[in-house]
Amino acid sequence: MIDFTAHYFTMKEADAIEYARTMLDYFDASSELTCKEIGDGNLNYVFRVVDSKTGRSIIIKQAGPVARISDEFKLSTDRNRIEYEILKLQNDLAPGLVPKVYKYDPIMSCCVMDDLSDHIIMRKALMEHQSFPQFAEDITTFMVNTLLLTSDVVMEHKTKKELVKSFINPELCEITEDLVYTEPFMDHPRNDVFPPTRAFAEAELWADKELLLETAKLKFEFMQNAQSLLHGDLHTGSIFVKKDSTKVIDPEFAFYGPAGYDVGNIIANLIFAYIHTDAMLAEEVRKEEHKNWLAKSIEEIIDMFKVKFLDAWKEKATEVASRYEGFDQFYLEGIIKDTSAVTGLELCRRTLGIAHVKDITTIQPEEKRARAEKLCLAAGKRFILERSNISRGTDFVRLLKESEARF
Ligand code: SR1
Ligand code: MG
Repeated sequence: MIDFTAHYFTMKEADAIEYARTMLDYFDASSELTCKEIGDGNLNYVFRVVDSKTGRSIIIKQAGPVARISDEFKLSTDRNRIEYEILKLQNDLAPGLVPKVYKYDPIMSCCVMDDLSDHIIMRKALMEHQSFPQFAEDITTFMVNTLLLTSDVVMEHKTKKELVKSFINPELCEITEDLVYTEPFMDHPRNDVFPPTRAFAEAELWADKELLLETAKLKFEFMQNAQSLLHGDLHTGSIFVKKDSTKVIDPEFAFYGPAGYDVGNIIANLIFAYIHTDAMLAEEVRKEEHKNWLAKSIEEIIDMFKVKFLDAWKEKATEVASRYEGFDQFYLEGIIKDTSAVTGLELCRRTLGIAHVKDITTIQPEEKRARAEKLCLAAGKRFILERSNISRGTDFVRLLKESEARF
């Protein structure tokens, strides 16, 4: 029998079954357990344990000591505690929009949560050209509740600072500082540049001093602005969906940073889906329908976010200065500018950096992928440089469509 209370080791499927039997009070003694490791992210191991007699199932998620994508990234397994604690907090702030968590084990660095196998990872679903009419509503509720309600606008300031302390996340922040804000904007050895895209990246990004200066400003904004408790990695691979349900998962990059980081990640990843559909869906009518739905979702997410944010501010703000006329609008404008900038950063870094997205890498043939990547970079650059002029949902869609028309 394995002793899970002595010291950490990385589990295999058989260990996860034994863990479920001996460490969880979830399955009956008569259960017939099977397990599959289903993690397809860059960092962790995700074990799905199922009782084949009853169909009951659970997820055990374990943090490994190095990233799966590359063992260059040595990471504290404390990220599993962060994930467990923030999922509990997010479930209080945005009930029903995250999986329920049941246990955190600091020795094995694993946590136990609901199995969402009746949902599908949103990136995959979008690449199959599915649409989710409920998504804009759900994700804007999630973002407004988690971002505004954890800020100094609403929280008592000393309590907020306790949260800043508890969610200090230096190693995962360093990944973002390097992979999002730095490496894609230079010819860095860790980048993974598709050869037909290289000349475009060199001329349009790496040689553009104005752009580099803006990325420096944004990097310092990311490092220094403890505005809201972010999810920190809110892309479509961190979201489970079905037609009437949205569940945000994987918040291990959580920390106090600029609120627009989360919103921008959502927008950029819907743009990847839009570009994927444009390149890969052969049937014209379906292609236009899906692209229109994605464009409408981008527009609605920005506009709904703004309306819900101001409504929640009216209802929940406690900070006395936040009630001065015009401050809510000023504050929100800052978040939308950051949203535009992060949309641009994410478009560039997923194209040139080490961590790609399948929406783009699966585009074939090569010429189509090269076109898609140039579109990502050209739009990305404009979202960064023109962020001061981008405010409404239609501004985001207009910039996307103008960039599309260029290639
Ligand atoms: C080393 S981790 C690479 C990327 O995967 C995560 O999901 C984050 O997006 C990170 O940047
Ligand atoms: Mg993740």
